[in-house]
Amino acid sequence: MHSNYRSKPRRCTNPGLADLLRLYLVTDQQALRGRTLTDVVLAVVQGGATCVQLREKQACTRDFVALACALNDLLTPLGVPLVINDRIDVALASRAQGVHLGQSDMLVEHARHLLPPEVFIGLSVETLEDVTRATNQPVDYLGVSPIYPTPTKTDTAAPWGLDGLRRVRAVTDLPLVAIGGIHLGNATEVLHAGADGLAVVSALCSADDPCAAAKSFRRLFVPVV
Ligand code: TZP
Ligand code: MG
Repeated sequence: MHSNYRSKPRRCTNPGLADLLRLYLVTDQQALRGRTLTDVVLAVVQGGATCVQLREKQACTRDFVALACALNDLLTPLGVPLVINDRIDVALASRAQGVHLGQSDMLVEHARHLLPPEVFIGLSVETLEDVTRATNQPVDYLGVSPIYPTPTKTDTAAPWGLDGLRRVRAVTDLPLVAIGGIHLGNATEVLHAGADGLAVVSALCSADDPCAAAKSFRRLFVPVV
C-alpha cells in the first residue's frame, strides 16, 4: 500500500541526529482515549518510535518534571531520546536529551547557553523567514509546522503543504521533522517532499493499537532505522 522511502544522506551539524528523529512521537494527554501516558509511550516505542517529545500544556511545573523523570527512566534503557517541549527548566531537571522550542519560547541562543552541549535543540519554523533566521542559530533540527491543518492544534500558522516543505528542504541541510496532520495515508509524500522525520500526535496516541500504528509508520523507512 505504501511505497518505501530511502532518505538521502545530508550534511548536518549533529551527525546521527536525523536517524533519531525518524518516527517522533509527540504526546498529548487529551488524545490517549483513557489509556495512561506511559502505556501508550511504551507501546509506540515498542512499535519503533525513535524519539518521544513530552508536550504538556496544562501540567504544573512539579507534575511536568515528575512526568518527564518517569518517561526518562522508561526511555533511557531503550536508547530512545526524550525531548521536552517548551521548557528548559524541565529538560534540565529531568536530564532529557533534547528540547523543542517554538517561535514564542525562549530564544535558541539563550537555551543553548543554559543547556549542556549534548542536549539537542529543535525549533519550530512557520515561515521561510523563520528558516533563514534559524540557519544562523545553534539549532540541531527544525520542526516544519504545520504541514497540514490538524484538529490537534488549531492555533497554528498557515500550513506549509508539500510545496512549502520542499522549499524549506531547498534552503537548509538541517534535519527536518514534519508535524501536523500526518497519518499513514500521507506520510510517504511528506518524506518524499524532504522530511527526515515524522512527528505524530493523534495517529499514534489515539490509534486503536499504538504499537501496530508505530510499526506501520516504521515500515515506510528503508532501511529500518
Ligand atoms: N504542532 C504543530 S501541529 C501539532 C503540533 C504540536 C499537532 C500535530 O498533531 P497531529 O494529531 O499529529 O496532527
Ligand atoms: Mg512551544
